[in-house]
Amino acid sequence: MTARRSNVLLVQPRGADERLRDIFKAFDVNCDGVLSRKELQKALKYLGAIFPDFKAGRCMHHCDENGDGRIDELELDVLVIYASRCGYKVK
Ligand SMILES: [Ca+2]
Ligand SMILES: [Ca+2]
Repeated sequence: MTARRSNVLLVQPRGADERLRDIFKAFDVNCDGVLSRKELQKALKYLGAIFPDFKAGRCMHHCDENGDGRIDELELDVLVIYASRCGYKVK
């Protein structure tokens, strides 16, 4: 486990972050339990991202820890914290 990963895990999502998590989960449109880059892109667009395709790429870079191109349940924690840090809020 890298230092970066353990730092991320020190911050547990709660409150507003829980609502962000619900949004991301709602955008798992094919209900396979993971967010594809396309699904992530749509979620970010909903959250007000100006360049959702670009931002989805950034999110994947930061949050897709096993590099399979999808955000799974564990990586969702990292995504929620990252999105919250980037200023995404549920309207
Ligand atoms: Ca999916
Ligand atoms: Ca992944």
